[in-house]
Amino acid sequence: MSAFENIYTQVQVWPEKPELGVAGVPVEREKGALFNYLAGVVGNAQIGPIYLGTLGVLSALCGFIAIEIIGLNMWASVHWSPIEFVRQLPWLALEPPKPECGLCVLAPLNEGGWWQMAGFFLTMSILLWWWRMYRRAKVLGLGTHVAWAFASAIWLFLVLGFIRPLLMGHWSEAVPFGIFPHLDWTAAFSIRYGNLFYNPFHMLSIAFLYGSAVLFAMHGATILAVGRYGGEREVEQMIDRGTAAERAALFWRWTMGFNATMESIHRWAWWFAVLVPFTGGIGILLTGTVVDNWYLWGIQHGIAPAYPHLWPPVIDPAATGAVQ
Ligand code: 07D
Ligand code: 07D
Repeated sequence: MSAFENIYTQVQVWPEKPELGVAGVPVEREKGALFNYLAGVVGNAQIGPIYLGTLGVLSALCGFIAIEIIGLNMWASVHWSPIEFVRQLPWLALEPPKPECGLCVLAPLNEGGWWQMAGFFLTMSILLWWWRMYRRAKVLGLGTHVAWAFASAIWLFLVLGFIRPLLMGHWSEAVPFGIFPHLDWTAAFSIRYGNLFYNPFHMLSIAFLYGSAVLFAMHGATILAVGRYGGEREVEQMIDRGTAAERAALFWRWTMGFNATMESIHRWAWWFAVLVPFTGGIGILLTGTVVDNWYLWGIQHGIAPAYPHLWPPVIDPAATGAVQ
């Protein structure tokens, strides 16, 4: 059996001295690296050195404040009982302001004000972390692909918690903090707007999500499979095609009819992953602003049946004034 025929990482890169960086990069690191066997089983055995810098420290601080506000509010909601806090944690919530507040600057603390503050600090933390990723990439002379992929996730996050509530005129439209409460929000959102399955951007987002999983699995499996021919040195094989690249390509031509290149597979992966939250964000932004009921929209556009023989014509609940 080859060393590569293992689900977990069989080969541990464990040099005498830790890798501390590359020549010409102005960050000189001497200390702060260690090796760990278990880390090597799932990833690289070397842990650290980590560089936080100004942006990293600010981001961590904002993240800490956000989690502190969320956690203490949840704890207060079980009357400061440590046992109940742990027991009920998945169900505890910090909810956004009520609809009456509209887009108020700061709601009373216990009626959404804490949510607003936590949201502010979480958003700052995420944006600062984005900036840090961008700057670290630049300092290392890399492309900024990771930062732009992260930006796509941040787009969906901002649509869900900031941009769409702004357009709707209510912070109450935003997502609550909490493990199950945010799932309840997701389910309620779908029901309120007539079933998100009929939202074509939700469809696209799902297709890219599933596609990402399939591509990732196919790529990971292919590279492991040709590891015995040096296939894990993907980038070298990109410009100096070796037997690993040729065998991998032939395998996919045989089994699928066409193949990616060592370079293009990574572009496929980047695009598929980036398009999941990108298209998703568009779908959420359209919901309640442009389209009020995706099922009725689906009937109008011939993708959903109206069930005329079973039910009377569907009336948009929002049109009856019965729901907000
Ligand atoms: C594996 C990378 C590591 C990330 C991890 C998540 C936190 C939350 C809780 C402070 C793949 C860290 C978790 C920091 C701490 C508190 C109270 C990424 C990996 C391990 N969700 N969601 C989860 C978030 C939304 C939905 C899990 C965040 C939308 C459904 C986790 C956001 C909608 C399901 C989580 C966010 C939605 C989940 C696992 C932000 C529509 C699940 C996530 C910032 C998109 C699953 C109990 C994971 C679950 C789940 C976090 C937004 C739907 C708690 C941070 C509003 C249907 N979500 N989510 O592994 O088990 O991601 O829920 O927007 O079934 Mg969610
Ligand atoms: C949440 C981007 C923000 C995250 C950031 C990360 C931290 C943590 C942690 C250091 C995930 C910040 C990180 C703070 C730091 C550590 C440890 C990305 C996020 C910035 N749906 N649905 C999607 C499916 C249904 C609904 C997308 C499937 C029902 C709503 C995805 C099904 C109803 C929303 C998807 C299904 C419903 C979505 C999310 C099946 C519920 C969204 C993509 C098979 C009853 C979101 C357009 C993503 C969206 C979304 C999949 C069903 C509701 C493709 C497979 C019909 C309200 N759904 N869904 O990347 O974009 O999320 O919709 O049934 O808002 Mg859905």
